[in-house]
Amino acid sequence: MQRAQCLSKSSKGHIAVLACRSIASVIAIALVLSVATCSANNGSPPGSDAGPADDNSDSTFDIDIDQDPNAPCFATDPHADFDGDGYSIAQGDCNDCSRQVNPGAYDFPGNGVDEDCNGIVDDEPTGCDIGFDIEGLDPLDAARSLGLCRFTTEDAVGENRTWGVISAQYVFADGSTKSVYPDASGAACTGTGGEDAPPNALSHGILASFGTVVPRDGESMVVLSTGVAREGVNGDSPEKAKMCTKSATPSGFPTPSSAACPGVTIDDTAVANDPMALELRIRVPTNAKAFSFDFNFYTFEFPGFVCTPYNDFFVAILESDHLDTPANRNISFDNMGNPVSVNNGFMEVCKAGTYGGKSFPCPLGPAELTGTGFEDHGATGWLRTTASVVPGEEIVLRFAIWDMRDEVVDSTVLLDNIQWEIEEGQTGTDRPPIY
Ligand SMILES: [Ca+2]
Ligand SMILES: [Ca+2]
Ligand SMILES: [Ca+2]
Ligand SMILES: [Ca+2]
Repeated sequence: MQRAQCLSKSSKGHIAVLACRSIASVIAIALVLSVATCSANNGSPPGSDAGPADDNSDSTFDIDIDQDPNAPCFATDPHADFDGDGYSIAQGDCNDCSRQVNPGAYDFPGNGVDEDCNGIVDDEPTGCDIGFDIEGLDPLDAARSLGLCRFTTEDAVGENRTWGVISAQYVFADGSTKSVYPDASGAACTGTGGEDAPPNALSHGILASFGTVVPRDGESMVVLSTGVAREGVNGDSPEKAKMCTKSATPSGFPTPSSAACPGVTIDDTAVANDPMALELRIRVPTNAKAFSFDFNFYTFEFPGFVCTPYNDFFVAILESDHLDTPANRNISFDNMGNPVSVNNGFMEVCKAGTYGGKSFPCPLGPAELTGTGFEDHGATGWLRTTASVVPGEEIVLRFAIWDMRDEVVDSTVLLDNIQWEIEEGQTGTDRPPIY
């Protein structure tokens, strides 16, 4: 095999000295480099489609980011980030020819590739979702319960700059942490609310089951509620618990009208009653283009308060640079664009009937309501939201639920099974495979 030295301009404008191999793909790479002066090969590339190309004619090498990470890598300059993935060899990039491989990557199981460059193939940390205290107050345990098992810091550099959870916090629906209560009717509070109080400890929990419903992954799931976030009936919850907390609603909510309820004026007051949210700051893996999570929304408002100004919301607010991120940043909505409330198109765990002028076929039946406290009411059943993200970016994801107009007639959401996806997905929500 012939070898020679190439003087090349890398995708980030650095001069890199590369040891060339005279195979077709490498010849093609050398030819598209604007300042390449390689004399290593013995002729023209065998095909014009061999290897990546400068497809936007900006004289910058556009590397094939889906390049097989098992292909031989010729980049050897320890300080040049040849593949442009943000890591040089000196910073721990064990394959400087593939953006799929670097210390910031997710080590996807089963493909035999050490994507995260720690020297061991297919060893992404898993199984951290075990044995949490239902009443536990550590929001990092909520992240673990959702299946996020890697943690990092905002300013990490080099091989320490992994993907992972940067921070987790229990907050109110607008991201704040001091309740603006009181202004309600003065009835007895459930739990630890009150003026200036932090999020009510009974409004969140980490549960191993909710009636007969079990986690989608691992041993536990996160529960957020506008009442008491526990299974079954707990005092006034879920019929009429007052947790004595308030915040603003997330920007853009409540939505001014609902396509699901023509002619009904939805309350436009931007006050979230008994709000509860979990906010996660996460560095996305450098080899992930989307993520998904599963949720299951229960509401006491079904069937008595369908299409009324009282209808509670669950939203998943995403801060991402991806262009598919909705304008109001809520990524959980039905195929009509309705956010999740008693009026969304997914209310399918219930007894069939006509309520609030709407027909509910309830194809999943009421069985999953048993033991939850929402017997004779309704739920969506497990749903899966998928959203596209930018590889390696820092996102903020806030799962939020709140009562509208008053504090009673509660709603609860189960959350679990955050997963990274290699391919971009269409942002939206659908029924996951039953398993
Ligand atoms: Ca690199
Ligand atoms: Ca790399
Ligand atoms: Ca590994
Ligand atoms: Ca409530």
